[in-house]
Amino acid sequence: MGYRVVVVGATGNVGREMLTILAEREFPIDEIAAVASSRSQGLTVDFGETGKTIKCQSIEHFDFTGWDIALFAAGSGPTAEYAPKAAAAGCVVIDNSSLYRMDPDVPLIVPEVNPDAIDGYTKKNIIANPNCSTAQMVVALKPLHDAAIIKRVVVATYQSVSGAGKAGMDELFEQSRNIFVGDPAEAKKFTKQIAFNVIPHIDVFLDDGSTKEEWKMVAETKKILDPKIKLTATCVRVPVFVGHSEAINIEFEKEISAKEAQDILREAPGIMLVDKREDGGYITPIECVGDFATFISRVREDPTVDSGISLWCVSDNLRKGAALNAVQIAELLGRRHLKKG
Ligand code: 11C
Repeated sequence: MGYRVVVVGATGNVGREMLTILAEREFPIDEIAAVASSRSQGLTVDFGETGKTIKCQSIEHFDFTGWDIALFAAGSGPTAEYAPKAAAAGCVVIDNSSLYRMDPDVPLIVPEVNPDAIDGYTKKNIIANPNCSTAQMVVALKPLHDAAIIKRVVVATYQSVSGAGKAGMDELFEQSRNIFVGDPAEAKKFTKQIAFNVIPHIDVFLDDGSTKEEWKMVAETKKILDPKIKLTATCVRVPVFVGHSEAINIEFEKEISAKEAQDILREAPGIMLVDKREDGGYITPIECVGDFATFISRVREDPTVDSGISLWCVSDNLRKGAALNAVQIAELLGRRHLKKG
């Protein structure tokens, strides 16, 4: 016996990936519904590689009564309108938007890091999925924090254009093509040309000069992992289609060597350590696409502090950063709370 599952925002980058991952991981499903805006009503989406296609239904007319789990990848606007309706109808919402992440009555979950926090979901029947750049980073930080207590993190991100949705991917493709044929590279989604460039700006600016993407990394890490951790981030958009990379510098309370950090990371859940200290002996974003793992490379000691480690962290932002983490939350929910059969 399986679950009745709804994917909301099923035609977007993350919604499609959610359907793929539900199928790939053979999530126990009795019935699946694909829901999107009324514009997409009637379009069909693939249910992974099962050969099955699903016709999209309009969110405006969808009745969540009797459905067990709704994976929302719809953005904050539609989520604000429809997630409370789904939750009130008894369907547990797992939301990929930023809307509920900092709500004290909504658990913000990365299953490898804070699985026990899921028990609080009953307050609103909603569980939040973190921002992609936070998710992969906390998977890397958690086992090191357990071993040596993290004091401070300095992170610079190299975030792919798929984080900005299909429009971001189209813009990188079109600008690259236009530049090759001598046409103007017009910026629409991004604030400057992204092809053959990098842009130190993701999401809106805040009063202190940081961006909301940078703030999310700080606030979400504190909620998921430990409020005592100090963190500063610089988030940068790079001309990569899929896969976010992060250069992470960590300062610890206790001593930890690079060898110890490597050994811990090698055994940690969700992590694949690829750290050969030779030409090509590290992972780049192209190699992480379509994978479940968060890849760690370039682990080394930072001699400028008493106990510090620097490392390189790469993951598929549409997977661990979004759809995979949401499906893992659904699996955790099933194991702990919505037992079937
Ligand atoms: C990006 N991290 O790469 C963003 C996308 O809060 O869920 C996800 C935004 C969010 O642009």
